[in-house]
Amino acid sequence: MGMSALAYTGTNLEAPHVGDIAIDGDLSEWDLTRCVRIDSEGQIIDQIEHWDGAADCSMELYAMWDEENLYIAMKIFDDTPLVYREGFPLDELDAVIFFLSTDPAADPERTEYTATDWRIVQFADKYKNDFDFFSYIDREMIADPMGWETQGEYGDELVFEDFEGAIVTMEGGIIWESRIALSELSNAQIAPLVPAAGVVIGFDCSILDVDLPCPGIHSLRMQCSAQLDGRDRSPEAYPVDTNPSLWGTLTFVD
Ligand SMILES: [Ca+2]
Ligand SMILES: [Ca+2]
Repeated sequence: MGMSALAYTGTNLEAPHVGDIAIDGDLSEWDLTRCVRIDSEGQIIDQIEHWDGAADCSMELYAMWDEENLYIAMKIFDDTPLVYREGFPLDELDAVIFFLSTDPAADPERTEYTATDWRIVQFADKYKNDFDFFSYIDREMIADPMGWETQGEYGDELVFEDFEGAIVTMEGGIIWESRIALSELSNAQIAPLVPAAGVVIGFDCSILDVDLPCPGIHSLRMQCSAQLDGRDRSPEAYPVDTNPSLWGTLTFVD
């Protein structure tokens, strides 16, 4: 499949403005009808033979915003959620990956990441009844990351200072609610995203699923924007990690 610029796919997530919200795993503040789903075989971009259907790995994703924050909530359906083991490679664990541009004016046909394109891997590890949150911000594919370098690649760092997360279990999986301050995705050279109703940004999401942390067992990976045929799947053949034009979009609304 030739991978020319797609100028973003048609997959769009509407993110309403939010007033009061508690990051507690209770999604009563959320409009659950505004979501994107990862739940079909066409969205698998790696390890298709390891998918046992929606109860094994699927998700619904929601977003909201205020002037300073991006809120993301997920229902993750997985009969063995949050498989995490310190020191394991990131592609042998359960994780989610968010892809977003903090520049609404970025060219949707760009086929390389720029400093305002973010690939954020998030993990959580349950210890007793608490969760530790970890992030990995991958900037290796960016020619000039403008002073914001890769962080968290060893899987044991939160990376963000102004972040809140909460996870609760539900029938068949988990609910994961989170807030990230938009200032975290900026520095002296990179302006923060300023959301407003009507603004559209490049956005995508990926989920990684492994049922047992065994060395060498790679995670199944599903990508929100993907709609693939056949069973020959690989991240190289659907290179969202290096080509933002394959992402979907997120639209901020009132
Ligand atoms: Ca809540
Ligand atoms: Ca699973």
